[in-house]
Amino acid sequence: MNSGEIVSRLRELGDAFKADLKSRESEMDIRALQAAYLGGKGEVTALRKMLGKIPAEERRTVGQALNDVKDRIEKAATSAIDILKEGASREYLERHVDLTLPGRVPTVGSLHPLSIVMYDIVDIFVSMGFDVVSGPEVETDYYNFGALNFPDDHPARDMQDTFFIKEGRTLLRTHTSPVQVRTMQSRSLPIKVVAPGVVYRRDDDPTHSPMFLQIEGLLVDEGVTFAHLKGVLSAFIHQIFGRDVKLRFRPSFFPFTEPSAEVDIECIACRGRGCRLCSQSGWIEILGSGMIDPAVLEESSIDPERYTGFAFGLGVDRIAMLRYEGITSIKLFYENDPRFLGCFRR
Ligand code: FA5
Repeated sequence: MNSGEIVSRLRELGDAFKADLKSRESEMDIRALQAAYLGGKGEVTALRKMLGKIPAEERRTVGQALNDVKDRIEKAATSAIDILKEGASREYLERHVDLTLPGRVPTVGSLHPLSIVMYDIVDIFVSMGFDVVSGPEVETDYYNFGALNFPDDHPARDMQDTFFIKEGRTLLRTHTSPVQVRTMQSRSLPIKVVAPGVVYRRDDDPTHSPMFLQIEGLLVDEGVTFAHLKGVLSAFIHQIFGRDVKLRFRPSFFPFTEPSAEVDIECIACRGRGCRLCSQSGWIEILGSGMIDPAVLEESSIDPERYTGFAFGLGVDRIAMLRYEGITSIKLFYENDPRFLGCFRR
């Protein structure tokens, strides 16, 4: 064969491959056909072997024709395989997927309502210059009771009220107040902190849970008075419940504060008229507070003649129940029913 005949045979082979492709229905068939044309025993290879026998000046043209036919065959094979695959997946989708069905909306997570309220409360105190600290949930009797001036026979130390881990020594903290002592013993003065966290008590009814959240506040400096305590807590309550809410400081008792006061707000549900939520009193208690007892300051090596301070502890669950009116049981916060939790997405 001369070079002209080889070039025209190569063109014919390119056309023949395209024609043969039409009858191939699988990727394997197409690859086999490609091998029959381009493989070691294929005609294109046989023609390539003749390259050495033709005059040197004609080799370039024949070489070009060989490359062209190889290129054409490979491209045609690849595109035929792509078309087959696309058809297969479309056929699969048509057979197995109903494209007219509405799409599935992915479930979007959200913060737990108690976390939302806790972060909001902490943010208010941070904006007043308080730092955020934390302490352990498994506490010693010393930090939970002893250093806070609880007498040995205080009812809170009883098995009926507290979850003990090792009798009389290690326990699940019953309030966040131990963080007061830990902070006073580890930080230098002045101190201005809030300590959010989980606490545990042997309580169980619609407004009391065995596990709940508290936020402790502590401010110690020279010249701190009850007026500062009133100012900070009033500002906080007005920010969280609105400017119009009425509040009152009611004398109370805690072993670690003197004087002590509980803070009530006018019942959000009945606006002070009296209802089941406020036990007909028109008021709801939301926190305990007071001026730090000098004995507690001394226990942390702080001179009570020079320094004074105030502390408060508020129940996050109670505030959340008031804020989201209509929550009649504290248990709803801990059952984690997605239908309930989904109501607080924002
Ligand atoms: C205390 O726990 C004191 N440590 C607060 C304190 C801190 C006083 C600093 C003075 C200085 P009390 O036991 O009253 O106080 O609890 C505080 C708040 O926790 C209550 O007002 C209430 O909102 C909430 N609380 C108490 N028990 C439960 C419970 N079982 N479930 C949900 N919330 C509760």
